[in-house]
Amino acid sequence: MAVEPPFFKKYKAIFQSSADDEKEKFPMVEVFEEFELPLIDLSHLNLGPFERQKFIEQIAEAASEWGFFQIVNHGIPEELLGRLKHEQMKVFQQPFDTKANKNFLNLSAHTYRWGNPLATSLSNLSWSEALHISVKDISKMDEYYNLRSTIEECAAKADLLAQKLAECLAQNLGIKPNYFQENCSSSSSFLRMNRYPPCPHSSMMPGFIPHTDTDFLTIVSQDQVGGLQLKRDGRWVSVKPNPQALVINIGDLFQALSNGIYKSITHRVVANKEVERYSAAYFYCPTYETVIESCSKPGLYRNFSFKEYREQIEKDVKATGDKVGLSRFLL
Ligand SMILES: O=C(O)CCC(=O)C(=O)O
Repeated sequence: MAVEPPFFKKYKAIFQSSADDEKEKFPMVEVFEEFELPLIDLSHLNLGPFERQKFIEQIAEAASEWGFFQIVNHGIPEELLGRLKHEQMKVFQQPFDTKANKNFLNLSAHTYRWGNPLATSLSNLSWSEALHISVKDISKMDEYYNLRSTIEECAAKADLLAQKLAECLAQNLGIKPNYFQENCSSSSSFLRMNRYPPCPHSSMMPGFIPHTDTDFLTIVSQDQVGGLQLKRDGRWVSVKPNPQALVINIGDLFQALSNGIYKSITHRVVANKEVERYSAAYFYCPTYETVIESCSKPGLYRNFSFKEYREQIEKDVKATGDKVGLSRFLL
């Protein structure tokens, strides 16, 4: 039974209708500048007040200059991340029909995703599959003990790390220290496991379309294959994988909360022609009722609840294929 999602079948019409010049002008594999993101050592947080302050300044600068950084000594054991990848490989190796079954893993129907159902042209095709799991639903995966317990462990560790980083970033803005404890519960976040199969057309289409994240911040564990790119000064920049580090990026909600100081940067993944790639992302989100209000005045954005933000995105994606995002809430 076929394991791969039926990308060819789904995208055939778009391929056939795309003019040759469009195929050529979409240079996914041109040589991109490869950057080492700012690399920050989390262990400095516990060395004393001076080192703690320096750490906060470093991540705040990276969050405002790049919207992305990497951290080492992050407290999520390598063994656990290895186990997550192992479980991830196993689950994606199941037949496509099993994965696409609406009760797969006892989770809700939209947990398993592949490609871009709203794709209209080469530039918004996506050559990947994912399990996008709400943390509150993990306990429903009762029959899948190893997968469930590994995800549970990772989500718990990632949640602590996300809270720690968010509190440091908030401290730099004068936001009260318990803001995240009050507005995020351990079940309001999401864990997403991505698989990027080898893509024979990797020069023409992304593995994951350009997007920003709908959260406060995201923690990404990626393997050594590479392919993550971010938009910097109008150009795509490749993130050099670092096996010891986790990638952190600022999401839309922190951009709004920080009144534009921290940047939610557009990023994408370039598919690889030869080898598959895996990544796992933890999206640190508040409860639906949380109202996001700029931390300084005058605010760039009007106040909005997380629920309202998600509903607006859903509407915009349905209507236009694009999430639009924060620009909708500009004052
Ligand atoms: O695969 C990656 O490195 C990034 C994935 C990503 O951007 C996402 O899951 O939103």
